[in-house]
Amino acid sequence: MKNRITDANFPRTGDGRVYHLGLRQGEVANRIVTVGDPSRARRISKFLDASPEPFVLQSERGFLTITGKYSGTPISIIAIGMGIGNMDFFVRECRESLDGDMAIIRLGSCGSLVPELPVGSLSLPKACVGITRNYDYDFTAATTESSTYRSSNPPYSISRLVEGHQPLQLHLKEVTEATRPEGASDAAVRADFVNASADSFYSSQGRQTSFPDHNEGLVSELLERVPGVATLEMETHHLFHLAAVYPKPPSELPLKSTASRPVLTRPEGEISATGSAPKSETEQEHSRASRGAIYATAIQMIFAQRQSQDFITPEEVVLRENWAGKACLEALVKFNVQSTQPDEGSVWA
Ligand code: R1P
Ligand code: URA
Repeated sequence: MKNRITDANFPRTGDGRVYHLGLRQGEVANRIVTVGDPSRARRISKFLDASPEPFVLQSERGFLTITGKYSGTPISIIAIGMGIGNMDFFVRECRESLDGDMAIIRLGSCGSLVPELPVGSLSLPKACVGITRNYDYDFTAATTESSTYRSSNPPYSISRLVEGHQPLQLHLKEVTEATRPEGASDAAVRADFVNASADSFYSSQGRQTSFPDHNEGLVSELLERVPGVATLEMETHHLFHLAAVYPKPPSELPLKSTASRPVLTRPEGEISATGSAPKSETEQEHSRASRGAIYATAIQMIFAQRQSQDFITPEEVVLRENWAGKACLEALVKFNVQSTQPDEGSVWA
């Protein structure tokens, strides 16, 4: 950390950069494709317009932001690494770095639990559950009875469902189908399954290692308890959850409407997001108010088939990342997002 931080509640540098992503207002667009792997972000960024030259920022904490234009519309591609914690940093710090609506598509890899999704297929989950390890369970116990999963103190907890934004999901599916490349003519593209996001690649995804994880029956328990569950990965549930609980602006716009609606702006004289003065009561009120809606969906590439034990080849990865990456960009720029961000002073101006 090189720059002085001025606010312990929501830390920013004096010049308005958020603490972990390193961004400030005007460096992140309202439309965002988020991925785990930085090389996936760089690959997709090749589809951005050549002019203006995309802005690239690798934060000290490893988040990579690439912001440019796609077909003339500002868009950001952000690689966040892995896990719920990183998804949390990404959503909150981007939300506080821009005004207006946010449309976020997560393009990630996942494991498949069902034969309908072989390696190389794409799944756009309609909803997610979260699977978390219960630290109050005695993991040193000798055995796991199958009934333990339903006891009052199970080793893993499976959350209730949270839905993604269906209009954005269906729109993305349409664009994905329409941009299918040669070489993927038989790849399944499904939008009817549920995803489970786990807090580990291993234990809470039911993988067996030398740790006493008491997870032998976890996958069958998941399949039994969550109708339609088909994929396992690590971040999408938290994205859907944060988008679903985020307060909606007074009159939220539906997809592709051209009607205008009031967007919350900063009260006259209030310090900007990049300022560093202590917060007034009005400002605290404002920071709790909605800055716009958050629309979130996901597209997942099946890398691992947990029944057949197949794993995707590097060549298949490149083809899917290019295909799904371009579809995400196309879908986002055609999606109606209310941006209140001025072009002036932004990296896409
Ligand atoms: C695990 O290998 C990682 O792959 C999946 C999981 O969610 C986890 O982050 O997503 P990404 O390919 O986007 O990283
Ligand atoms: N990512 C995951 O989290 N799980 C898998 O099985 C594959 C990719």
